[in-house]
Amino acid sequence: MNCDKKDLLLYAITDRHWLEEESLYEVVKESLDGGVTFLQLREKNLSDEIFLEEAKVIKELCDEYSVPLIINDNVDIALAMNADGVHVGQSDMEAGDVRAKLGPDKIIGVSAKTVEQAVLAEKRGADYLGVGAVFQTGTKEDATEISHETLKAICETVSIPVVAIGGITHDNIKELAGSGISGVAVISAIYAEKDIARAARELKEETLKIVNK
Ligand code: TZP
Ligand code: MG
Repeated sequence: MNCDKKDLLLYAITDRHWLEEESLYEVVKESLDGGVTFLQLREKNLSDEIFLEEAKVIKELCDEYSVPLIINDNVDIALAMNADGVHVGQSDMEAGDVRAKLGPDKIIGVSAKTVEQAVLAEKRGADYLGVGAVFQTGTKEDATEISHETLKAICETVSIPVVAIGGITHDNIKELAGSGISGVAVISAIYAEKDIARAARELKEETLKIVNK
């Protein structure tokens, strides 16, 4: 186990789609000021060269806050800048192969939608699971929703911590109470907000009320 479940409480995922005047660095800093506990750098359209440069700078920032930085999908970038880990989806590299490349000490997160996927990911060496979409989301085009019963069944079945993802807001998060999650992973509930630090702070308060401590 390479991550403390307390670190997963408020898991922010970057999305440059929401950037206006500010840089990605600036909005990430605001979210860290607001109390984000875990960060995933998710870039879908950057060249590896620019992604690597960005990841190095964001890593320094996260280190200042002692917040783990995970790279979405790109094991080579994660290795090149010594990220804390990698997050992979079901159609990305398999967790066991990621573990072989990253070694025993890095954090590996895997997306899962079913109990079967969750069990397999744990067996292959995942440290945590991202489970969703638990609500409707406009952020990820191909995200399909899963029931809260499935979320609960996954939490009951695996021993690794689970974060819920997809369409989570300050208002609907209470519907996840009792599911057994250790945290929530969000994009728009933080980065689409005008006051990012405040959005993070308020969401964290709500999250603390509903997680499995
Ligand atoms: N994976 C499943 S849903 C989703 C991802 C990356 C999008 C989450 O974004 P939001 O804005 O918090 O719904
Ligand atoms: Mg992916």
